[in-house]
Amino acid sequence: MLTDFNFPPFPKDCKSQLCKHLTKETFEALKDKKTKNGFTLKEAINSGVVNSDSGIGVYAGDKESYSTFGLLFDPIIEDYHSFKVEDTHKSNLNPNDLNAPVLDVDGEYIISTRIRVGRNFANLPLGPAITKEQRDEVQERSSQALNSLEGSLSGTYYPLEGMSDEISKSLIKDHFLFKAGDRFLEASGLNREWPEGRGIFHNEDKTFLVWVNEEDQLRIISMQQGGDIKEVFTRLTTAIAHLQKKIEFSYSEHLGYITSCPTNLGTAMRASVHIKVPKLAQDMKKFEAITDKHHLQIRGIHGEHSESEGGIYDISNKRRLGVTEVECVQDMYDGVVALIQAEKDA
Ligand code: ADP
Ligand code: CIR
Repeated sequence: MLTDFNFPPFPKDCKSQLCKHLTKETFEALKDKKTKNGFTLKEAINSGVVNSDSGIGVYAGDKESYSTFGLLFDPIIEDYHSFKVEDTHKSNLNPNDLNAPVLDVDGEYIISTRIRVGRNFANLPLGPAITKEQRDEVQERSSQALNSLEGSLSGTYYPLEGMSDEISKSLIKDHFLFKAGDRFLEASGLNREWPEGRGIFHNEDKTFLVWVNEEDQLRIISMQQGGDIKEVFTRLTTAIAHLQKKIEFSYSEHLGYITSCPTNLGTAMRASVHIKVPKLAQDMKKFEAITDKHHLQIRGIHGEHSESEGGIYDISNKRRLGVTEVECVQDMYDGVVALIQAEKDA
C-alpha cells in the first residue's frame, strides 16, 4: 500500500529516543502497520515528531502496539530500562519486604511522600487510541469500583467536567490533581475531548487519590506529609489489591503493567519525596552523583518539566521495569537516606 507518510525530519541536535532508534529501515518496515484498534506508527511517533525536544517521543495506543511496532519500541525499552526482549518482569507489592524505618522524624528535610502506579484496563485501547465511548466506559467502571472502597480509603469521585476553575486550580497547586495535558500529551492524542471522561477520586484526607483518564486510565496515588514511606506504600498496595478484584488490569509477563508511555512499563510506579536540600543543591554534581548511584530522577516541585523552588526537589525512582515495586521504593528510600546525610554534611 502506498502512503504519503514520509520519514520525519529531525533537527541535528535532537536527542530523543525516537530520533535515536527510528532508522530508515525500521520506518519502512513499520509505516503501513496497524494494530487491531487501528493505531499506526504515525500516531505512535507524532509526539516526538512534533516535539523534537522530547526525551522519549513515542506512545503506545494499545498493548499490541508494543509488539506490532516492536522494531521501534524494543530498542527504546532496552535503552531506557536496560531491559532486553528476552527478559521477564516480576512484581512484588508486599510492604513487609520493604526495609524503611520512618525517616526524618523532626520533619527537617522531607516535606511529603507520594507513590503512584499507572494502570490500564485489559481489553481496551490505551488513551492515545481510545474512543470517547470507551473512555466514558472507563470512567463509569472506575468510579463504580472506587465507590466500593471502605474505611479510610472511601471517598468521592469528582468529574473534571463541571469542576470550578477555583477548585481545580487549588487541587493542582496542592499537588493533588493533574494539570491539563501538555504539548507532549496533546500530540500523542491523549488530550482528545478534554476534559470529558476525566476526573479524580479522593478520600477525605486526600491521602488516597485516583486520577481517571489522564496519561493512563488510572493513576493510583497514596501520599501524605512527612517521611513515613512504608505507610504510604502499605496504603497504596491495600488499595490496589481491592481495585484489582473489580477491574482486570492490562499486564504482560514480559512488560509488566502496560502503560501508554514506555517509561512507565513494568511496575508503572513512581515513588517520590519532596525534599528540602538547599545546601546540597549548591553542588549539583555531588547531588547528581548520589541520585545516579541510587537510580533516582530529580524533578521540580510541580512535577515533570517544572523547576525547583526554595531548594525543594521531587526525587523519585528511575527504574520501573525488571525490578519489583518493593525495589523501586527501596531505591528511593536508600537514596533519600544518602541525600539527607549529604545535606547534613554540606
Ligand atoms: P506523575 O508522578 O503522576 O508521573 P508529575 O511529575 O506530573 O506526574 O507529578 C504529579 C503531581 O504530583 C505534581 O503536582 C507533583 O508536584 C506532585 N508530587 C509528586 N511527588 C510528590 C511528593 N512527594 N509530594 C507531594 N506532591 C508530589
Ligand atoms: C517525552 O518524550 O519527553 C515525553 N513524552 C515524556 C516522557 C516520559 N517522562 C520521562 O521520561 N520522565
